Amino acid sequence: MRYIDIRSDTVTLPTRRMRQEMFEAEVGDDVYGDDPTVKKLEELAAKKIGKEAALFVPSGTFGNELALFTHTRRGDEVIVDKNSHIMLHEVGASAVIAGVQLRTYDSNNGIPDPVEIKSLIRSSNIHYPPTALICLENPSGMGTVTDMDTLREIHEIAHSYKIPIHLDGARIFNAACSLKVDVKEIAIYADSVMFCLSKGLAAPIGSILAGTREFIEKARKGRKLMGGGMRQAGIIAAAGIVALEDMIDRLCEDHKNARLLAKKLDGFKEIEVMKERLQINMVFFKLKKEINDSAFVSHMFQNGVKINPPESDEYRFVTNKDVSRKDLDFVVKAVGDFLGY
Ligand code: TLP
Repeated sequence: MRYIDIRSDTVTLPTRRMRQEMFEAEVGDDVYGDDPTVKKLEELAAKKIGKEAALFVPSGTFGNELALFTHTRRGDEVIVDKNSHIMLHEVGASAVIAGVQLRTYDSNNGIPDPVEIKSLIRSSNIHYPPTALICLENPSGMGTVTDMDTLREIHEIAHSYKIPIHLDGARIFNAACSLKVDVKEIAIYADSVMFCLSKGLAAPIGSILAGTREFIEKARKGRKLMGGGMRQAGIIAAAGIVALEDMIDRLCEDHKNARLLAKKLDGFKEIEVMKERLQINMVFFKLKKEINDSAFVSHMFQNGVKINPPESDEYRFVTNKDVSRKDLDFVVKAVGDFLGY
């Protein structure tokens, strides 16, 4: 049975061209620097994002935690959004790997307030840990995109304090589509950027960490320490190259589909769609009436639709390249059936 999978865009399957390129990839031992396909991916990724150098890493979590590990020293403090992936969904790795303390800000639905970030930067009081890094997430995991003015303002503040910025840009190409800018224009406001090849871009594995040549050389050693020195990794890098060549331009289609899905779901009086958070390929909604969440998830599954249970009472449906417009009608019908229409 074919399932319509809207749990995430991480579920996207590799394209035929990805599989072909993986099959034919020229490979070598990348720890020796011998894999031409990994090198090609890293060069292409650096060029696309507008940074001096890039490093291929196994996952987004790995790339974020490696960034923290590379930018900071044990005992430093890192400023992050209280709802960010680094804070909520990385198993507390920042305490284990970088050994840092996180200090959180309260964003407006994922949009940070520069004034609040500034207020969290530590002075040189003997009691305080030094602020070593500011982390941003764009798009945010709440489905919003931070505008260019806010990014610029935070960048100015950070640099006046000589504090670097790491951007969790897992879906940075979605942000670029939403803001109608080249991705480099967003990346310019961060010292390091992590982005994922394996979300909407559909590569089977892998993310990129990008920054200055010096930062990436340091990160390469950190990647080895973390067990991420991969050998004939060209096999997977080949799919990453296709992700960057073929899959970026179509992301806007996922955004349109998300808005369409949101409109249809909002037609049910029992559903409240978070319309102010409809800027990428995610639809968040709440049920206004009491329902049995696990009954809803299993009803959808039995009707051929995979969804995640709610987080903080909110459901998240994610459009992606393997979900067509017709599939969306099917999803809406399954929801309607559950609600008794
Ligand atoms: N997000 C996943 C889950 O882990 C929640 C998803 O389904 O959205 N940064 C952001 C903003 C992310 O959304 C994710 C993954 C990551 C980092 C981590 O990427 P991976 O899963 O490759 O470690």
